Amino acid sequence: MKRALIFGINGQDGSYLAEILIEKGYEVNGTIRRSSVITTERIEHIFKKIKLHYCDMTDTMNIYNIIDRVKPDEIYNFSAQSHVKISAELEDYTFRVNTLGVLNILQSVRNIGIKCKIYQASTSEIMGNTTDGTFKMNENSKQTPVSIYGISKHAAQEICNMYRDAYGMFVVNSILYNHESRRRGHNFVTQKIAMYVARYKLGLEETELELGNLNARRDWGDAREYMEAVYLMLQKEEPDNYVIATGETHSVREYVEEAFKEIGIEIEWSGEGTSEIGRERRSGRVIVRVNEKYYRDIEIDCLIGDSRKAREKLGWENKKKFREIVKDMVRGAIERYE
Ligand code: NAP
Ligand code: G4F
Repeated sequence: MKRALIFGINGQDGSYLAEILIEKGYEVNGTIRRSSVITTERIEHIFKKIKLHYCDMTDTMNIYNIIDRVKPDEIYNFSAQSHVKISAELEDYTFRVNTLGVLNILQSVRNIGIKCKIYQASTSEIMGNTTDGTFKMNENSKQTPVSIYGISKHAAQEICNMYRDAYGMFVVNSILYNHESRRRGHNFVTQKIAMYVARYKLGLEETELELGNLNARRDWGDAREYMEAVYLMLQKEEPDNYVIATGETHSVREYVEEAFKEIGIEIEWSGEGTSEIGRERRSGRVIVRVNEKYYRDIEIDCLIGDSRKAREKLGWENKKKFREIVKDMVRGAIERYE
């Protein structure tokens, strides 16, 4: 029986990967943080099938001890301060968790001396503002991150590459483009919109939906499908880096329109920039408003990825389309509120 250790098992991705590994017969270990509230909602249904370990990515000995205790065959690292805008407020902390935390894992595996495959969740945020949407980014594209989060992840990726080259360790990075699901964190734009739309439908919402940059475009895929790709990467004979993306890009404005469409509402836009509003066409009621407090210091205007290498080498493909993802998130939010 193969033994896996998932750092960040209770996050969106960690919880989906845990399900996949359980189905494949792994012994699944995972890390959670101590918290004053319950943070295990996403893994409650598999609680009896996994072993949990308390962990903080900033605690070097803690990471060493967990790896030494579990002696995993495969490590998957999803632990991160994963919010781009918040990284501008938590600069030092974001680096400690997202960069030094990864170094802690690599050093521990090397020093303990176990043979273990390691996966690191890198991100399209490392690409920065390099495409206007007319071409897609791949593993060889120029990487110029523009946020503390992106820079912290870029540094982590470089450290992983260096450990692979210098010490012959099996270390894989995947450049994951945005991926969403019913389990997405509440302060990412897709879930924020889906939850608002659900409350609106159920008559629980009287305020307006305040958003930042409606023009930003993202390559949004399905989280569970992306975790299937992650699993496949670690099953290869040789370690490599892979872009995981859908190859389509859509704006936040389009996401809003699709989400409201799911509850039978058509949005009519007017105004520009911070004065832009979205009205319910039928009633004329304002339901969406731009608030610059949600703007980024530096925005990435467009992300779109080319995952040809993953398709060819892993046999992976994404199936779920943008509209299905939006629909499922809105339905999921409605079910939760009901
Ligand atoms: P998520 O839901 O925010 O999960 C992050 C996980 O990291 C949670 O389990 C969280 O625990 C844990 N964590 C945070 N700070 C920690 C710390 N100091 N010590 C230990 N654990 C800590 O993120 P996700 O969407 O699943 O993403 C998974 C990974 O992929 C992240 O590394 C993210 O940066 C990367 N990524 C995500 C996307 C995407 O679109 N989702 C795209 C590219 C890359 P708590 O629950 O206690 O906070
Ligand atoms: O949903 P977001 O916060 O995701 P973002 O910044 O793209 O980061 C996510 O994807 C990365 C991969 O590219 C991951 F590495 C990272 O961990 C995370 O999962 O914002 C998406 C877009 C941005 O352009 C943002 O400016 O939506 C725009 N936006 C507009 N209004 C908003 C809002 N974002 C948030 N969070 N909240 C808003 O009200």
